[in-house]
Amino acid sequence: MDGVDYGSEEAAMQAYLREGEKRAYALGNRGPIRFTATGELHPDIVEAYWRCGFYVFEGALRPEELADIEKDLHAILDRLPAEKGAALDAKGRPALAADCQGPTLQWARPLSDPWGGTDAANGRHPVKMHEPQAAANLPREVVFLILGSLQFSEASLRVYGHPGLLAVAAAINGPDFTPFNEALWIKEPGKGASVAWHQDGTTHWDSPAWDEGIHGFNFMGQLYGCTAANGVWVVPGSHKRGKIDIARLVAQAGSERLPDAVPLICKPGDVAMTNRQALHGSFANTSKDWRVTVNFGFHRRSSILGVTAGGIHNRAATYDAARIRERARLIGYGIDARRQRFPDETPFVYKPHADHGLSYCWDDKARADVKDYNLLDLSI
Ligand SMILES: O=C(O)CCC(=O)C(=O)O
Repeated sequence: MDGVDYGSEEAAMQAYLREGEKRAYALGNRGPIRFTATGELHPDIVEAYWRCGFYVFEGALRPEELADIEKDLHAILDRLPAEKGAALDAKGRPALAADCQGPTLQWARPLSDPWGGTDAANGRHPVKMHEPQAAANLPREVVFLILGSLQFSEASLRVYGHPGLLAVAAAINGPDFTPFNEALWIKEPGKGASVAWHQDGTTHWDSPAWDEGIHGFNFMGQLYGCTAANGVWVVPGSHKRGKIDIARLVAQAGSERLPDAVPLICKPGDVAMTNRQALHGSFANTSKDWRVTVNFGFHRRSSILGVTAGGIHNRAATYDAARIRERARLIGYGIDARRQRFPDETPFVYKPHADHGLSYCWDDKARADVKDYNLLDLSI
């Protein structure tokens, strides 16, 4: 991608990336998943996550599963519609997701910011990011985000059933934690769109029960790793501050280079856990490196049960116990799919399934069952 950079912002941007990386390493919020002798998530991890609003679990994914994810990624890229709205892929076959009812492929012009300064997602991205000039001769729009991704990638489904990560979810959100949604972020070098600064939650900001964890968190598993140039940036501690006036912060900073933000720096196989209330975003990928994130979020059950929400990832609805149970079957499928692929691991026991005698088998019936599963995402 020679010649693609931030244009007039390039020098300032490169200095910002370097400084941000230094700040990121100084936070003390990274390392392998660790538990105490009695099986609790290690208190140092819990402390660092709640202090910073994110944690990087180093080496969480196995080399074999990275190879599996890459294989799925190539199959997905091969089956994308020839262009936005096309029913066929470039080879004339039915395109990926062309027959889905739920939201799936999200397109953007290369290096653009599709959401900043728009009403998208309830207007939660108030400020547009700088849009670098993309190379000539690129497609008009490229896919940068795939929702409902577990139906397109069994390797991602197996990450979803990861025993260590699910144990972390239980420690942070309680053993009756619920799903949120899942996605594949694809930030191609020289093309990947930016995601303007935002906080994710929409439902509980004014709740009397509001606290730093009420909108849950996302796991962000890295296939190729991520750098200051292509990764997500987070303002440490911002998950504790309630709803932030983002436009004011950017105006004070004089650019979208927020001075306190730090990048998620990951090697292949690292998985970041990011509080959804943390102020975060990512820049257009002018770097030479791909960034592919296997994204999946979890909530506290108390944040979901009886709550009326939605409207961003699917239709608004009131989330009752039946809906949560139906959506959480993906956890059961993920655990079983992983057990089949990695029989040497001890599978995670998801308490709501164990308590109700529910068991799930990943087989052809289940493969058909997960079509459009994300119509039931629990999106608060
Ligand atoms: O991966 C990215 O660039 C953005 C991720 C994000 O904003 C999110 O998952 O909420």
